[in-house]
Amino acid sequence: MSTADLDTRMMARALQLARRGRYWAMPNPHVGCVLVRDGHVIGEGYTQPAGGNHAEIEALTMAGDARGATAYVTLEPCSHRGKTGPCAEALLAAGVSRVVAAMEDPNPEVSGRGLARLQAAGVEVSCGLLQQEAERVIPGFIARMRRGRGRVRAKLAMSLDGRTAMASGESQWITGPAARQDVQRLRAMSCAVLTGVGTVLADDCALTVRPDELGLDPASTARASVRQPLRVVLDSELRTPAGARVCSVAAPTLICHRQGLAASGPVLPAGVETLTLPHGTQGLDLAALMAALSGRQCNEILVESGPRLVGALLQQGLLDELIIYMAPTLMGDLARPLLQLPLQRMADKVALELTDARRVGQDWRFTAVPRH
Ligand code: AOF
Ligand code: ZN
Repeated sequence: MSTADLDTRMMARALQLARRGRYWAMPNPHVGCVLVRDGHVIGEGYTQPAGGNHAEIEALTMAGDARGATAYVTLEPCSHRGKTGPCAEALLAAGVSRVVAAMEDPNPEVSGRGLARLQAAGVEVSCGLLQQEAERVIPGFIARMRRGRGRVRAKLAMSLDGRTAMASGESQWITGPAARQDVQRLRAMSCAVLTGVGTVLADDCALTVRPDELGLDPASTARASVRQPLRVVLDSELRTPAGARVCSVAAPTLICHRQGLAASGPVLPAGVETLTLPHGTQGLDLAALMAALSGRQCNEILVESGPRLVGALLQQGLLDELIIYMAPTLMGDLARPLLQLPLQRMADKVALELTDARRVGQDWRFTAVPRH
């Protein structure tokens, strides 16, 4: 096998490993690392739950002796001391002679310094192999680092005639078990799940991740490490009942309300946090909310709400992706539409790019990106 072929194969393996960290590494990006010597894999690793080892340290630990090896990493090894020590130094200390990275770390604390440090110490360094694939593994982290706002995706479920709830608000369930399990995976990959108080009052949704439904290997310890996303409720007037399932201790909760509320709201359970947001004619300031979530290191934000919030995010250019599950059913014209988007002229229609369409059980899942 040529060096180029071996490099591509090993980076593909590192990307596979990286994805294993997707339910727990946040706010850290999930990274994979493979150590190879004389054409043989001598170590493999991936990012451990936040605060734990980075991918490189895991791979070095497995290898024991990594002198003269090539390290394949899906993200540039870090050069800074964060919760853990710098991986570039660890690779140097272990005597690794070549480092192949898929992409530079967009974290301004690193951004090229890890690779520069290795190169300065005489390690052969290259960057950019399978870069597009690597960027697709951690889009939320990249978005937060580059533009100061994580990736925002909305999940919607509709009938074939584009309806999301009956006139009464009844909406459980439109899609089947396979689609709902798919949503569990989306939630588990997210740092925050965002909804409105209307959805809380109508559905009393828990918005938690049920690790048993993620399809993980029952023998693996990964299930115990699955992180619960921060549940964020947009609730201008603080109408969330203290006994709502979204306030349960199963996961952290942040309730966002407007300024100047009389102190007569419900007494929320200990552990439920509140946040004051500016309030305008259109309700709570969504851009300010996104800034606050970025401050809390949210890479991936999943919106699971009614048609109004999704419409508002779309109109304000704050939505990066729509994930729409379509069930083979008709709900009729009295039922509620997918989105609240008061458009009049064809010229106003929102252009989307359909990036994926696939069957999930009895339903279909469409992924679409707004064209800005
Ligand atoms: C790596 N390997 O596996 C990951 C990296 O606070 P810390 O120490 O966990 O550092 C977090 C930062 O490290 C994170 O923002 C990103 O720049 C980098 N992540 N780096 O060398 C890894 N996950
Ligand atoms: Zn590191």
